[in-house]
Amino acid sequence: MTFLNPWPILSIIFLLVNPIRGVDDPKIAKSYTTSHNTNSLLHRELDLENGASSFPAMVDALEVMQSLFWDPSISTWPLGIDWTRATFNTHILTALSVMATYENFKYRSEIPKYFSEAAAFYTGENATSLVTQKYDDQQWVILEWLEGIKFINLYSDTDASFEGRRYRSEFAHRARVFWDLASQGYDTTLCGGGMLWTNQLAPYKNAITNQLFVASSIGMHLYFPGDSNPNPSSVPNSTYNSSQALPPVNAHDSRYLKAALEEYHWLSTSNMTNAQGLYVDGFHITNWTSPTSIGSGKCDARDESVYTYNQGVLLSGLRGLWDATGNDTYLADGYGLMKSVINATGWQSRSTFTSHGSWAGLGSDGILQDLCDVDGSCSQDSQNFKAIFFHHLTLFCEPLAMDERQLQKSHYSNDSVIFIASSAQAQHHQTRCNSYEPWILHNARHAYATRNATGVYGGWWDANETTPTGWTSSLSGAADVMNKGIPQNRIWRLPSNPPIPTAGMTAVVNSSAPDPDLNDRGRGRTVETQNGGLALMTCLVNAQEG
Ligand SMILES: *[C@@H]1O[C@H](CO)[C@@H](O)[C@H](O)[C@H]1NC(C)=O
Ligand SMILES: *[C@@H]1O[C@H](CO)[C@@H](O)[C@H](O)[C@H]1NC(C)=O
Ligand SMILES: *[C@@H]1O[C@H](CO)[C@@H](O)[C@H](O)[C@H]1NC(C)=O
Ligand SMILES: *[C@@H]1O[C@H](CO)[C@@H](O)[C@H](O)[C@H]1NC(C)=O
Ligand SMILES: *[C@@H]1O[C@H](CO)[C@@H](O)[C@H](O)[C@H]1NC(C)=O
Ligand SMILES: *[C@@H]1O[C@H](CO)[C@@H](O)[C@H](O)[C@H]1NC(C)=O
Ligand SMILES: *[C@@H]1O[C@H](CO)[C@@H](O)[C@H](O)[C@H]1NC(C)=O
Ligand SMILES: *[C@@H]1O[C@H](CO)[C@@H](O)[C@H](O)[C@H]1NC(C)=O
Ligand SMILES: *[C@@H]1O[C@H](CO)[C@@H](O)[C@H](O)[C@H]1NC(C)=O
Ligand SMILES: *[C@@H]1O[C@H](CO)[C@@H](O)[C@H](O)[C@H]1NC(C)=O
Ligand SMILES: CC(=O)N[C@H]1CO[C@H](CO)[C@@H](O)[C@@H]1O
Repeated sequence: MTFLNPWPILSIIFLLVNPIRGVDDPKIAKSYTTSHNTNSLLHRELDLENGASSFPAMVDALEVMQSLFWDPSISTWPLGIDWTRATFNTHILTALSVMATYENFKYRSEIPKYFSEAAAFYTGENATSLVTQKYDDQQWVILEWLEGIKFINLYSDTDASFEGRRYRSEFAHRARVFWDLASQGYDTTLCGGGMLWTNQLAPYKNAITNQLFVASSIGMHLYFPGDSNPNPSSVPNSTYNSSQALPPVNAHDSRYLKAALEEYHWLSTSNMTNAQGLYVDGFHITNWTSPTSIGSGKCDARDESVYTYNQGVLLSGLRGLWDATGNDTYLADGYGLMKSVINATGWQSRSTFTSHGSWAGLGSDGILQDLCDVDGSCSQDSQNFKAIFFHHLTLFCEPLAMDERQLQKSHYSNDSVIFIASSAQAQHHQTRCNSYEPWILHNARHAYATRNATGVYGGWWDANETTPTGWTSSLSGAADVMNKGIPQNRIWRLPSNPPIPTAGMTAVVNSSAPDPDLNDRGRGRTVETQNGGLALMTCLVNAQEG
């Protein structure tokens, strides 16, 4: 088996105990299209032991995602929200790259159909809304369209008549516009550097926004093909210098590499990891009250909340830093983070859990989980977190490029600037990544078992177990923006007290009627939990193939 290619305590809790069921009910998915094959795996038991069974499971997850949640008439997933939709498209494009890499005639014909949906989302994406959102939201858009470009580079090589090539410049333009917007969040007046989460709230320098800035900046350096489209209005009605023609930017512009290196230097020295080696959520600034009264000016008030996605995005960023520099420190940092993550699920080996049935920091029984998975209290945001973790692990563990020929048959464009690995370096990376495979398989088996009779994945992959000992509800204790909504207290608010958007932030707890299917609690199975299944199966296939 090889990897080839591969806060302070809150006083106010915004908890909707009795959500109004209606059009926004995440459980009311409807089947929009019959253009997809009927799901052939529903009643098949797969042990996912090797590519012959995990490959169909990945394609099935994709098919359920698109047949149940994608609406071709408006080219979007109506039940998603802007940032989760950007990740759905990203993960679909990665799955398509995996399908294109591992020739499998049974599925090859499906690739153009799914790609046309991914490309249609260029129009379906609400860019007008995203340009006004937080610096993390904007960066998922960058990763999304870079993933589109990577797919096009790869697939063009195998299919000379591929029409998708013509989208490259549009994808590039949007990635460029969103990088320009997001990079305005980099701030050196507080904490000596790092990205702000948003300029709409009191300063918060958090893991996700900063990890995304490593990943999106290095991604721009490696994959962005340049952009000479001067038109800012291709982001509809944006405030992006809408009166000015945009200057052209070349591929591999030095600003991107510089930003990625500077960001990672800041992040890795910011003291953002806890005793278990996991990234916590981020930093407030003690006594900050306004832009002219910045208190300590330091990242000294740490939010200890731990989430799965905060351990994931950095992995692809580190991989990109290696590709750009050949500096082994970056990969070593990634292996270190993976070691911490796997340990924090309670996993030691296939058959030995350090502590069966007990919470280990980021899961139990060797299964990756967010706290909210356990009691079904996840918000729409946090239902999407594990998908992100596994997606970025997939990218981290793609094999290092060893020669020019391999480069040409890859995601890279033919003027690529990537570092060529020695065979010892490539082997070392492969060995490390191979060691994750049993853990990925273990997670995949449990996740696969959570599918309902329509093939939709649940969000709590350890749902067969009772509540792990030592687990504490995310609904009590530490501040948890994602799960409880942004607190309306001083630490978050600017003096101007702008309205605080809440999309995706409302946890839903249905305390009535115990349901025998624990994955139907709360928001239940959704397009986000399906995205988790897709990203995990893609990670497994990539780990097993080759
Ligand atoms: C499976 O979950 C999806 C999404 O919640 C739902 O639409 C579908 O009806 C469920 N299927 C069954 C058989 O309950
Ligand atoms: C895009 O987002 C804006 C702002 O949130 C919203 O008013 C508009 O209806 C959205 N457009 C579509 C097509 O959903
Ligand atoms: C927008 O225009 C202003 C004024 O010319 C300029 O200072 C700024 O850098 C531009 N912003 C971007 C993102 O290009
Ligand atoms: C890092 O953060 C922890 C938790 O806030 C704190 O206890 C520790 O003193 C910090 N270390 C440094 C070097 O600032
Ligand atoms: C590994 O996880 C356990 C919890 O299962 C924790 O107590 C321990 O500190 C972790 N080890 C390391 C090296 O982080
Ligand atoms: C915050 O303000 C309080 C009250 O003025 C002061 O006692 C404390 O030292 C300040 N803390 C920091 C870290 O600046
Ligand atoms: C490799 O990267 C690390 C971390 O950024 C840095 O400390 C080190 O100096 C770099 N090594 C080389 C040879 O550039
Ligand atoms: C590769 O290079 C050739 C010649 O420079 C160019 O025409 C072609 O578009 C390039 N292909 C890609 C995928 O960048
Ligand atoms: C869940 O429990 C049932 C009954 O004990 C067992 O048959 C099944 O294999 C378990 N599923 C998983 C995914 O552990
Ligand atoms: C709570 O869950 C039960 C059983 O799944 C369901 O019948 C009921 O409609 C749910 N109530 C709300 C308010 O969601
Ligand atoms: C920046 C910009 O072009 N904003 C426009 C967005 O659309 C509204 C309504 O059409 C206009 O009023 C804004 O001027």
